[in-house]
Amino acid sequence: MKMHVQVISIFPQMFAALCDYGVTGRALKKGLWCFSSINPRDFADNQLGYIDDRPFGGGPGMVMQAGPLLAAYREAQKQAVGPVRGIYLSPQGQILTQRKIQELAQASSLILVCGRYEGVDERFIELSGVEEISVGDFVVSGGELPAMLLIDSVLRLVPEVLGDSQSVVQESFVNGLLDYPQYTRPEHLEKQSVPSVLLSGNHQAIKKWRLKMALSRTLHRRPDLLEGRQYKPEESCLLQEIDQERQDVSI
Ligand code: 9WO
Repeated sequence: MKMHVQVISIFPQMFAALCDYGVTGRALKKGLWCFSSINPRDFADNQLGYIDDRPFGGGPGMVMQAGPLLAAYREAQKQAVGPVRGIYLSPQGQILTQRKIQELAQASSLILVCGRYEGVDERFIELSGVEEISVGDFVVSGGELPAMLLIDSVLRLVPEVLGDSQSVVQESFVNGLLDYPQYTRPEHLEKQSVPSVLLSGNHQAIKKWRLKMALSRTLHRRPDLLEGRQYKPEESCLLQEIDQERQDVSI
């Protein structure tokens, strides 16, 4: 079923980056997913639309009030269809992984709550029941960019969004490894040539070389991704080769 994405944000125009460009923009035009936003300012308890206030206990900055966020969230819940996942983007959440993205792609509706200022009143998180998700161990100025990152990665798992659905199967993390290096024309560039195996036409040799490069890169750049991996016989063999050579031109 078509994915319904709702965002709760005081800057809904930021989502033009997702809705108007690239594969996600084209998919929206084609009706493969739908997008709507709810502005918590519309639920402010004052005529001016203020929804932030000073933190109890003191300290710098302002905190988003729970009331307007909760009202906006409940409005979004009313508009949702099918199984819903409510998410608050924050550095305090569980880290987003490809596995988590695959899980979220099963939902029919996503409600993404984007905080601003110095944070939101904790009671919003408790009363709404949203799950808190982080897109990485760093801080940005609001939840909008992290929300777009999450939506983009979920949408590319929806069949038809990417067009050539083959590429989903082959790309990084699906096989638990980093991507192998890619090349296109020209064949020679400033004394750097395309690895000859890729021009050989020997598809079995190409497949083996690509797996070897993927293993080598993962081993050198992200050894954490290999922890607990059950290697296939071919992979163990290639890892032995890599260990013997002890050089990876791509690093
Ligand atoms: C700013 C700040 C200033 C002074 C004292 C404490 C402070 N905390 C923050 C802060 O964390 N602001 C956040 C900004 C509030 C929630 C929305 N914002 C946000 C979300 N920044 N970074 C994220 C985020 C979300 C998901 N994954 C990575 C980062």
